[in-house]
Amino acid sequence: MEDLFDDASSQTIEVEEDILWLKRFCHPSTLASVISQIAVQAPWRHMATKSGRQINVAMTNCGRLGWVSDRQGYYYSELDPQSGKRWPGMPDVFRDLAQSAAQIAGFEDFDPDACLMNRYQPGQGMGAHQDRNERDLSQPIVSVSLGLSARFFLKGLDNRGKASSIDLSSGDVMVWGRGARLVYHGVRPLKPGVDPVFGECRINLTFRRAG
Ligand code: MD3
Ligand code: FE
Repeated sequence: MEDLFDDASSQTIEVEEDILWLKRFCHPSTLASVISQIAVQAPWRHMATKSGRQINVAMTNCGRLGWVSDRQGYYYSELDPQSGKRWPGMPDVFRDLAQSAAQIAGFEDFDPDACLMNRYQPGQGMGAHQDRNERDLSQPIVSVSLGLSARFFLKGLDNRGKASSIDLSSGDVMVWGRGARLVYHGVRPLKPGVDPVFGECRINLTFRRAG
């Protein structure tokens, strides 16, 4: 496990109240092969939306519950609708990473049962939204950025007013809890580039207590 954490260069920043930014918290290369293995069992896919469009960000999941979007809407499901099987289990390195980040933010009992994995290619981003489909909103969300850097934006509890921005690099981890749990947020379209480990993409893992 000594390879997972980057103790030497890590830096902790409280961006705003209840938003913790752990810069260079983990070693991206430790996670790359684990992610590839998950994608063999539950391949990256572009999910449909209620309106019949496809989400441009490719997604998959691991853990007991997976985030799914289709013509009905979006929800958590124990089964991958593409295979009819359970999602791949949450790897120990994933759980250890999420729990140790949550612990730094004061969440001693964070036990994620869902990990949504998002893959962005150049030009792809995510519009402003809230994450409120999880049962217990007193539990935080932990996000892990890997690969190409992205500009993440953050609004308040309503979707009005000016956004603030954070540039997230590979290995950065963020913890969103308490008052920040329901803030509107999104990702600006990815700029082209090549990451030495992940290639021409950015991968984001979000750990949630969904059920
Ligand atoms: C703040 N993902 O999957 S991670 C998402 O980079 C999502 O893929 C983005 O937004 C990404 O829902 C952003 C940071 C993040 C994730 C969840 C949050 C920030 C959050 C939930 C509440 C508040
Ligand atoms: Fe989100």
